Amino acid sequence: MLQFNENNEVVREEQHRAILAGLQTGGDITYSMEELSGLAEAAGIEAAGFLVQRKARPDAALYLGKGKIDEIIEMCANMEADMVIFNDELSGVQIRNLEEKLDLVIIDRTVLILDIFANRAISREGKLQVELAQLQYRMPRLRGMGKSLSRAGSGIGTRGPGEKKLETDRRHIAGRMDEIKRELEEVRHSRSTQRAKRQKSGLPVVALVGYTNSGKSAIMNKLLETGEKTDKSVFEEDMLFATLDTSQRNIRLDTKHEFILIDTVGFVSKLPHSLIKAFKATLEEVAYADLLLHVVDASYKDHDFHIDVTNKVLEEIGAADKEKIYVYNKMDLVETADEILPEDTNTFFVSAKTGYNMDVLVEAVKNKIFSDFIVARLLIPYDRGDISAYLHEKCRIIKVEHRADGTFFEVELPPADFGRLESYREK
Ligand SMILES: Nc1nc2c(ncn2[C@@H]2O[C@H](COP(=O)(O)OP(=O)(O)OP(=O)(O)O)[C@@H](O)[C@H]2O)c(=O)[nH]1
Ligand SMILES: [Mg+2]
Repeated sequence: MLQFNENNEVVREEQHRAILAGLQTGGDITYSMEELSGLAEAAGIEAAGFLVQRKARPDAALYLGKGKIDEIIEMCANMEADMVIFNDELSGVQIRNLEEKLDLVIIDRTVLILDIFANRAISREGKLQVELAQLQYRMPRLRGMGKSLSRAGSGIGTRGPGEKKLETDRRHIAGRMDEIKRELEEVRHSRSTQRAKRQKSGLPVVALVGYTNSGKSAIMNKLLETGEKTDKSVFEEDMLFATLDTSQRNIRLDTKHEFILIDTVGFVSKLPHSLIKAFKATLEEVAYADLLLHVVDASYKDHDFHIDVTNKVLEEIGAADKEKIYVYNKMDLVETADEILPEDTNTFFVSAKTGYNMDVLVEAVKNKIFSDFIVARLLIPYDRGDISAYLHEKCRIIKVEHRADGTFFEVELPPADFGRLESYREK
């Protein structure tokens, strides 16, 4: 298992060197391979070399063609690599065959992502979710797993299991999965309590979503700075999957405008399905939000691809139709905004680093989430000083007049307050 020290650097006894192998079935996969290398780095594995094969579809037995496998063997020998990382999820059969042929540690993109998640998860729920995803991945592949793909389990170096051992393993895993599901039920109960509390507070909820490393946490921290109330900042770092657990903060723009901001786990291309499934409950927070801020790294040239990936995951978690603002971040690294064509009027260009246009973004968020506020004309009798005080403290007042029969307010109210105070409307 990978270990991280307090600076989030990987601490490990042995450093693996890997050949990264990918299959190009359609367009260019250079980026996808670079990203795989980034994922390897995040897991503390050094990329020693790359190998890409053009092929209409993966080979059922070996993923790549036989000739390419021979090339890998040669590359590993030349570059002193002890591991091969495949850019797609492998089947049990492929793993078994590859192990036999290569006699090296074999990992696929899914295992890599699950490994990173396993090492970064902090909350009890996060840890349970990742473990469930790992077991879901392993279950149908038990037969294929010898020394590879079992880094979290029996450890590197053990041979493929026998039939009897397989059956015991299967039963053991199924039992553990049930146990985790039960534990998750309990943990989630407290999450729904938290959500109910949030709904009761009546504060609008805004969620940050987007590709990993786009700057969601940085934007959250910037908004915390601009707000009146200083809440604890969240962890931001130049690495994939810096954030794994959703965290929420109250942002009070001014005394009259307060909302809840949720920071979420970043998405990545080919995010393992088992992981999305396992994280569904955490990601549900997004589906409950009133507004999504879809953060895009504008400095990355193919950001449209990131946007597509993010939107697909949003679809999968049932949040595709949410009201959304596109936030192109890291504009300090982009020479001209002309290169980026705005998708619609809900597009903003900011830099969380320099603060560029953050005020414009805040204004837009404000207009969206407080737009259903109603301007009311109320006459509050003098014996209801409590209501007058509430309006002064919580609401944006347009006009106040002291009249013979009470205090007159022209005031902006959230719909719920408007309903409660209806009987005080000026006749
Ligand atoms: N130059 C520049 N760097 C930025 C900006 N915003 C964020 N960054 C950097 O980009 C890196 C990623 O930022 P995070 O806020 O951790 O990104 P994230 O979207 O939360 O990433 P995950 O939690 O991994 O999904 C950090 O090193 C930030 O300091 C920006 O506007 N300009
Ligand atoms: Mg983050």
